[in-house]
Amino acid sequence: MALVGLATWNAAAEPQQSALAPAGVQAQHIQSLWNLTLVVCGVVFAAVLLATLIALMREQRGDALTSPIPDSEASTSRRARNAVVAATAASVVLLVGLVTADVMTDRALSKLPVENAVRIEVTGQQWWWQAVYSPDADQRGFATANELHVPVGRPVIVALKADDVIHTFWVPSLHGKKDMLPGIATTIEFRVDKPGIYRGQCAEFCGAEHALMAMLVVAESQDQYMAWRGQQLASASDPSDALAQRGRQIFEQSSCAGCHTVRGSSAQGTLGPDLTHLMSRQTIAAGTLANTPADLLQWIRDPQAAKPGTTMPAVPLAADDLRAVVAWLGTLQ
Ligand code: HEC
Ligand SMILES: [Cu+2]
Repeated sequence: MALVGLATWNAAAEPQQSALAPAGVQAQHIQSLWNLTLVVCGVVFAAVLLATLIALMREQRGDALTSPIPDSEASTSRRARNAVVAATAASVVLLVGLVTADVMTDRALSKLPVENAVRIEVTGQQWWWQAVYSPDADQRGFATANELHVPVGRPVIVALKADDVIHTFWVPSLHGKKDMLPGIATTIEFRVDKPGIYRGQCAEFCGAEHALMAMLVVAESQDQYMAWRGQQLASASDPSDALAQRGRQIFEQSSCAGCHTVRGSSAQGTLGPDLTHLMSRQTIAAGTLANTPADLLQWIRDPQAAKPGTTMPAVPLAADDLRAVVAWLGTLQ
């Protein structure tokens, strides 16, 4: 039940990013707590305003010359005392109620059954997300970036890490926030119950381009997930056309290969995202640009323009070479 019901837009249309549009059991718990807190605080706020209003209207009895006729002093102080006692008791009861609801929500969140979970290790980097999928039934793992795929209805355990500074993993439609701390291992567990695409955003200021550190979580059927997984496990196939072949050569021989891995090529770098299946992702540079040939070209020509301060430098390439590299990247399905 969405009390604040802004939240029923079409999951297929665009990525959802709202704690008020829960797509999993845990986000649901959090939304219920939010609803309860909103109602309680709203009622208290209204009651306080009302009491203030009544007090103000009372003051206006009498005029400038005649003072208001006082009730007998004893009865006034008795009524005042009763009101204070009643208001204090109500505050205590409501606060204890909210604390109880809070603790119960926390316990419900930690009780997600995690048998047969998908395990992913996500590392926050300035300013992108590295993802390493652990071996599953297929006994193999693989690396990708900025876009997670998960099967609907199956629990997901994400091991959270950070290499540089503190980041925070937050996909509002799926769960609350969890910090990613350099040197400290933590996990977040969630389950997505509704197919769709959910947008996440780093929620801890992590440097100048913190706002350009987004990710997508694509929740799909187990079959679709396994198909995606199978595709990610494969190495890049050899390009068939001459331009793409030249692009691969340029990539392998320039500094690109020092920072990026493309399995199936000689590029083995680990400073930047794994590009083996770059074309399977909807965005590049952590949600900053669309994954189109034009945006790719623009990104590679001048990454600093799109994301000032990013670790990726503008690598000087002749216009022809740049086009060849983009052509090759376009084959990385
Ligand atoms: C010094 C390391 C470094 C070099 C050299 C480098 N990159 Fe990158 N690259 C990165 C980093 C780091 C990112 C992630 C930037 C971000 O999203 O904040 C990145 C992102 C990308 C992306 C977007 C990937 C995604 O999934 O979002 C592409 C495509 C890319 N680089 C291609 C290239 C090409 C082509 C070259 C060579 C011309 C190159 N890079 C050279 C470090 C490097
Ligand atoms: Cu961050």
